[in-house]
Amino acid sequence: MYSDDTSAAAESSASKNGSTTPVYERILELFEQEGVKAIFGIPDPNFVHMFVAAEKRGWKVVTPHHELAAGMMAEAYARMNGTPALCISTLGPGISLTSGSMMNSLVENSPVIYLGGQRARITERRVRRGRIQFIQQEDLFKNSVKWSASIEYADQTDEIIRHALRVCQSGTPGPVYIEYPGHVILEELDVPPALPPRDYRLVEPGADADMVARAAELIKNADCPILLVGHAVQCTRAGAKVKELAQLMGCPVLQTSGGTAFIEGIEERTFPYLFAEVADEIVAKSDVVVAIGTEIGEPVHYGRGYLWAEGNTDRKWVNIELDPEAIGQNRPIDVPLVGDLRTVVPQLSAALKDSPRSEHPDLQRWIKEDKDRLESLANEDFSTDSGRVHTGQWVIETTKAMPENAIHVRDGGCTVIFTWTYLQSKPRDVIWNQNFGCLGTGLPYAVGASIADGGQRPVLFTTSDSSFLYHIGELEVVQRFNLPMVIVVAVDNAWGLEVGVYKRTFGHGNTNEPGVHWSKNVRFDKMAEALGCEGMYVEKGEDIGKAVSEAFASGKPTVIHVPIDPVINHGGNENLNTPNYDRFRTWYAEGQQ
Ligand SMILES: Cc1ncc(C[n+]2csc(CCOP(=O)(O)OP(=O)(O)O)c2C)c(N)n1
Ligand SMILES: [Mg+2]
Repeated sequence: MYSDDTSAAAESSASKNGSTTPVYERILELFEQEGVKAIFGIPDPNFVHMFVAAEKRGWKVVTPHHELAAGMMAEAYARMNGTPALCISTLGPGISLTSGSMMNSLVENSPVIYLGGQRARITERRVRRGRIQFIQQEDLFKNSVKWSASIEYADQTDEIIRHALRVCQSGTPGPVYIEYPGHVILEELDVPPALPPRDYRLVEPGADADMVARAAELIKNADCPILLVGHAVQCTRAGAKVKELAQLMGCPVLQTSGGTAFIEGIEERTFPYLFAEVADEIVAKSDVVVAIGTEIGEPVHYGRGYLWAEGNTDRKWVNIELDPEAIGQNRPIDVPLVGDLRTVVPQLSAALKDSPRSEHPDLQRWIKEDKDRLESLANEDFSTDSGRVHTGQWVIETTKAMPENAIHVRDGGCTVIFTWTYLQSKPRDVIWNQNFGCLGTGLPYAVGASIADGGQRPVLFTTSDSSFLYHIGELEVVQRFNLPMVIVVAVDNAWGLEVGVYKRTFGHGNTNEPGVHWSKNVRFDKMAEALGCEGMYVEKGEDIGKAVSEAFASGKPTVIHVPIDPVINHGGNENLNTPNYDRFRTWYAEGQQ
């Protein structure tokens, strides 16, 4: 059955044992059908009823200290839960602060539904000046979301929430804005039990069978087929399915920089595009690429520039993609497999099952070479003129101590660039903000991810200092929920990446780099203590690993302050460079691709 019938007459005939449901509770019922059981935001009169109901229904009710953080938390919840997420905001100032996160969700393809409180419509329609906490919201936000609507009449609740759930998960996933004006929230509805998703939207559609057969033929006849795996594989929690396909293809797996989570069981054969030398060779050798859950965007040079240029005309591409409009936008596609990767990947595996490929003859060598690369990095000389910690060593020591099942959250400028090269662990969940490149997401992401996980797995959050300061108040939330989180802060007392930009633009020593250096007196360990967490101060690189392990063992949310060498970190002096910085800059090949 496919139905969006919300007419009062149709639904009242099937109402739940004669009792009615208030609008705020109905919204929760509709979300529960999609597996959502958390709400993020700061309540006000528009939302207190909803919060009470959510708590009674066993939801996680998460109130941060900034509405922007609420949206980011919801985004990470969506990624870790493999579902949409719900973020609410109070009318006027609240929703206006949240709006940055709408844009974030749009660029990061995250299915977050933003519910914005609003004054009763009578207030809006009057001819008045000086109204309190009031702006015309929907018009402001509609360009930042896939769809916007307003629950003007209470009996629209089902149709609007269901359409929001439909739109945010269809094609390229993304945010929806729904206005929730004061005059509807307490209205009572006479409605039947909420429909399951299959009754109101297309759930995990499969690809055309002929196309699947064509893709399987291409793979069978290839010399070196590879998988290019993006962020959507993690967000749909489809790792096990992709693992099966990789094994049937006997192939290496390349990660996009947005999809740096490792799939359990195939970690060794997985290499980051651009940041491991073996990945260069794999790209050059590949003759069939199966792209899964990736936009094939600028950071992978649209699958045709830079590393791909060699052999580009002969290389064949299979693209598993939910959004038909995405096919062929960034490069020609030989076999489009339009459908949900959760269904299409098993379809392709089924087509290959009877004739699995043997392992590529170079696979073990690639695995060994990458292992050797990581080991030799760990043995580099990390001494610095200042005696402060080298950023490379900060990454190595921290990620070596990461528990195997940890969720890894990243934020920062230079330290993230160092992480691409020096990472020593194979985390199965990585949450960071790739395409929007938005600093400050890290701590809210870490909270949202840990909430989705039920606080079970350890969370390692590695961050640069300026990025951490954006939402440092959210440490109180970490403490409130007692999340098993260890935060390792690389402190150069600067917006280091921009220090490097000054130096590369004007030459080392030719400017004061105005605006990008800040106080040397900031102590993150003490701030953590003041916000109810544990704090540690670690000055020596070789002590970081022990501190991280101890912090995880303590089970207490802990912030570790590590002073790092600012010159190494920004890498902009003439005799230096941040590792693979030139490769990172190839992403911004304006007009060239
Ligand atoms: C919200 C936002 N503001 C500004 C930028 C531009 N930007 C990128 S990196 C960077 C400096 C980051 O400083 P910090 O977090 O301390 O990292 P570091 O480079 O020092 O390791 C800035 C300002 C951005 N990407 N996002
Ligand atoms: Mg910094």
